[in-house]
Amino acid sequence: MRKLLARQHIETPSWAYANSGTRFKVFNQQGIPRDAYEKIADAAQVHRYTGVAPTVAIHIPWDTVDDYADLARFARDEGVAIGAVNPNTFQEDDYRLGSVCNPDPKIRRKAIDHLIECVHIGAETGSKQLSLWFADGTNYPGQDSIRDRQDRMADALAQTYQVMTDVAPEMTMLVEYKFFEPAFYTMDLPDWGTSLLHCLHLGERAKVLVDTGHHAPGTNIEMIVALLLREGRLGGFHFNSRFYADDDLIVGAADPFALFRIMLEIVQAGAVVPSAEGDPAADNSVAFMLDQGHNLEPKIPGEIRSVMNVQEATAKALSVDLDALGTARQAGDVLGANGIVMDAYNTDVRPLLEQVRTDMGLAPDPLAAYAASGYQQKIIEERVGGTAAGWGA
Ligand code: LRH
Ligand code: MN
Ligand code: MN
Repeated sequence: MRKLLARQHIETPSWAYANSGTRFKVFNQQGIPRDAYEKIADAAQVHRYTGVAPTVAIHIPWDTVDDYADLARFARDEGVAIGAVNPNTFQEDDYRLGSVCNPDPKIRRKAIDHLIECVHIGAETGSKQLSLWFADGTNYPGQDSIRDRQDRMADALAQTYQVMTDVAPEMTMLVEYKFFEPAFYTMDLPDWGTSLLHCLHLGERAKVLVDTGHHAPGTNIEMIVALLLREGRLGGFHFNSRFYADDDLIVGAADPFALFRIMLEIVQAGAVVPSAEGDPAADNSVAFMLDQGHNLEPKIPGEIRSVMNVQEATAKALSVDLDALGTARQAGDVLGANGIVMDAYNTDVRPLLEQVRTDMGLAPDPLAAYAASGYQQKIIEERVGGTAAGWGA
């Protein structure tokens, strides 16, 4: 179990290090990165103290640079690598009626070209994932044809998938869904079924991305996870917590039990780490990514806490006695089976994770080690006068 925990890989998002807020106010913190390089430097801190966050997702154009190969080199020097490349087709006036599903073919072309540009960025940076999320949808019945919009989505994904196959064959396309927001009547990719249908048409390297904040309240997310794993189509997660909508709070903060139940499905599928590491097409290769904003709390400690929360849920899930569980299930012992799962959930795995870190040559308490490092004071002093780049800025 300790070996698996040491090898688990949890990606942090560049935008978690940038200023963020709500639609009412973006709060500015001190020491915030001014460009993609500084965001990667901050992500490298999270990896330095947790040992399990070796990649950082980028969002384009938030993380636009002149030379992506140089950005990848910088990341390597910092001890991390570029993770998923996320195109952004939701922050321009042109996209008011949608991007790839827009009724205007010129705007669709522009959006698809941006997706293709991001495939090239992926190839230049050595990224393994193109991570797609679309804000496309409609607000009013009759506004546009639901079916035509699906056709446009299918066409955009197919064009992009073709380029990915040609120029970045080691990349996987992740197709994220969200049930509402920013559109309120229809979203063009509202749920895992719609994403999966598109992926099945595209090919093996198109998989579904489950953002834990993108479901109606009460949705059984582990059921979705189990079904996608069974099909070999769970591409990855965007982990975060929600109380009401797409709150993007620290993963495991609102409902650590739900996170544990999700990780139990991962453990039962043997997908904590890819079985064929290095083979992106391996069916159980699941990308564990965070997708969060830290509006009130400091960013780097917020990400460290998030990584630790995923580790704790994973360690608890790995503590389930699967043999005993199988026997209880077979015997129809409902209370016994539930008891085995609850015993694992109620185990304090923090000492075990401290041991894992010590074995990895790390400090047992990453938050304390980061606080003692002086990095936070250093960035507060050095990064003055810059405009914060990124999410909500
Ligand atoms: C949309 C979303 C998507 C974006 C990110 C910033 O709500 O989850 O993944 O890329 O937030
Ligand atoms: Mn997301
Ligand atoms: Mn979201």
